[in-house]
Amino acid sequence: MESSAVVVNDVRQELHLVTQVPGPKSVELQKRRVDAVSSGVGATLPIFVQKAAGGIVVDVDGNSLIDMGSGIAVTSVGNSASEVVDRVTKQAQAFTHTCFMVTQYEGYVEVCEALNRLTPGTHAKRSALFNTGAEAVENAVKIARAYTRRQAVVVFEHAYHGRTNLTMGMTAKVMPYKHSFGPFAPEIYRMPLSYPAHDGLTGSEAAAHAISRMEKEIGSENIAAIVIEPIAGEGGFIVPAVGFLPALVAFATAAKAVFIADEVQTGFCRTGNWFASEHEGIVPDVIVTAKGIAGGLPLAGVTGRAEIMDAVHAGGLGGTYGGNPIACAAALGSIATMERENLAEKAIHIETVMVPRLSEIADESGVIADVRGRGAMIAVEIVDRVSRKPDATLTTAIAKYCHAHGVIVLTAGTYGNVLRFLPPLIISDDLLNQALDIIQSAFAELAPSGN
Ligand code: PLZ
Repeated sequence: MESSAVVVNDVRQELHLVTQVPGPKSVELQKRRVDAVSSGVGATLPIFVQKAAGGIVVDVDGNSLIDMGSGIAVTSVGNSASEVVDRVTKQAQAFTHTCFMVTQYEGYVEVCEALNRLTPGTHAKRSALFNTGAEAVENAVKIARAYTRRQAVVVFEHAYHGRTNLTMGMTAKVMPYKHSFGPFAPEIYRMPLSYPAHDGLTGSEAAAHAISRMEKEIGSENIAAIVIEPIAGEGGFIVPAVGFLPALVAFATAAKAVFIADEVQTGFCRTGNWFASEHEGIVPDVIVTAKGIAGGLPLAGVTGRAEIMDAVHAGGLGGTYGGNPIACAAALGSIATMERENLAEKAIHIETVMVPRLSEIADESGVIADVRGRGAMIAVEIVDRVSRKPDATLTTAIAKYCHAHGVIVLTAGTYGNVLRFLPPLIISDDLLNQALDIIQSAFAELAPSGN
């Protein structure tokens, strides 16, 4: 079937299903997967990918699905974005690895310079590179402890920081992340998060509550770091009430504790600014980045005040692969694309397309308690129409309907009742609207009003 749809990297930017989802080839591969891959590794959709570009993922059966997940907020510049591919190809041909701790290369330095330039604050900064978000969060905590010579780490309700031992302990939700995997690291203290749709508190009220608990239960002089996602991601795209984050920063500064923003999911233009910290003008002492930084290659960064980052003894930070040259090349391609195409602004545009339509679906269906998020990080919280309690069953059913109709959506939330959208920032309005049409029919079919 011919159409006028835009083509990116040979991939027509159009939803097009030629088989059921999953199709026969994916079903065959799924059988091999079950026999070969640990069942502990989950998958949102039982399909296998052949190609992906722009806002479309093509599976092995030839189905073209709309990507509203970006591989969990990673391919913000689009899958196989041209500048990422070009730089990665050149770098792979030049050299694939030396280990930056053995013989150094410019790409690593260039990525650190970019991080120091782009992250909030004009103070002197230093960065260090790692492979994953979790590894970077762990290193941020190591650095904060070395700098302060204190131990306590403050985290928040609904937080997600990773799956390593320390970051599991920092993560709030037990299932699936922590169940049966303890014991967890000590000296982690969980404080209440501002959650406007649930607690009804202003930002300063919620902060006062958290601060009073920190003072009573930990003691300001014992706190090494306060670690927080400016918007809780896996926890359900919870945007804290205005004033909450600035009050925590002020408290951290007074307590001489390190304020660490985990911007692994929110960073790199996702929320309509380079970093979500900027929406309230906060300047974190340390900022952790990953995901969107490198267009799909594994790379993560810790960036912070020079005096904090340089407080660690020489050789105290590192790892075999951290800041691998190919991942650095990908990051430089991804950052250049974001700057050239002004993708932060594009994220705001995505919000202006999505939020009115999701609000319309909320009015029609009566089962959406909250439409929230910033930029291209938008979610709806789904509740039972009558009891207004979280409805995880309906949320899963809606996600499955979207998958079967060719739209890749993700769920989230401590109560499993959040449907979240993280489209690539380069997605076309056409694709976005097609995806919203299908989301709308999912609600119309599975939560018909008037019942
Ligand atoms: N901090 C804020 O969102 C990763 C996890 C998916 P890694 N989020 C997706 C899953 O189920 O494993 C994340 C995050 C925030 C840290 C991390 C961890 O990043 O690169 O997955 O280690």
